[in-house]
Amino acid sequence: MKPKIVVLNGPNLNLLGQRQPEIYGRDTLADVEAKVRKLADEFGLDLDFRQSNHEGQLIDWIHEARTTAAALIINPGAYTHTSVAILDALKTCEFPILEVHISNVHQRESFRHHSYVSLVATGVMAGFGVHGYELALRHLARLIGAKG
Ligand code: CA2
Repeated sequence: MKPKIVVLNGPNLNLLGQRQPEIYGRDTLADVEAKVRKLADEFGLDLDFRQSNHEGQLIDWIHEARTTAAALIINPGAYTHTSVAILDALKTCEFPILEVHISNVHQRESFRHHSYVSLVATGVMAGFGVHGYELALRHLARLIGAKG
């Protein structure tokens, strides 16, 4: 069986490519999924790519990933800065977790400078645009020993 990488996207990321292109670029979330899926195929990895606007749904998916995933990529959207519940769910995971932000959150409003998720993330990508997802996958593939 191929190792599975779970990619979770938080609130409003379903609007990617439709609003604020100066911050988030012009790719839609479907475009991002297609790029990440192509790369996952090259590494022989299975990919489960999801988005929800609901905190509880993201938490349920993190719980599911505990038993199915080899690693997790998460862009929690604004929950990054507010959700102790997502942090607690991630703390129960034993695999590598990469936190991805499309924008450079450190260049933006001060409330975006703090991340609860970073407390448990193996690594953080911010400001690489949607390419950050592919960079995160490349790093995870190396970490879990997938053949590229
Ligand atoms: O830079 C990121 O990836 C963020 O996680 C995106 C979140 C934001 O709250 C974080 O501080 C940083 C917001 C996602 C909103 O996505 C949209 C995309 C296009 C149009 C409107 C919203």
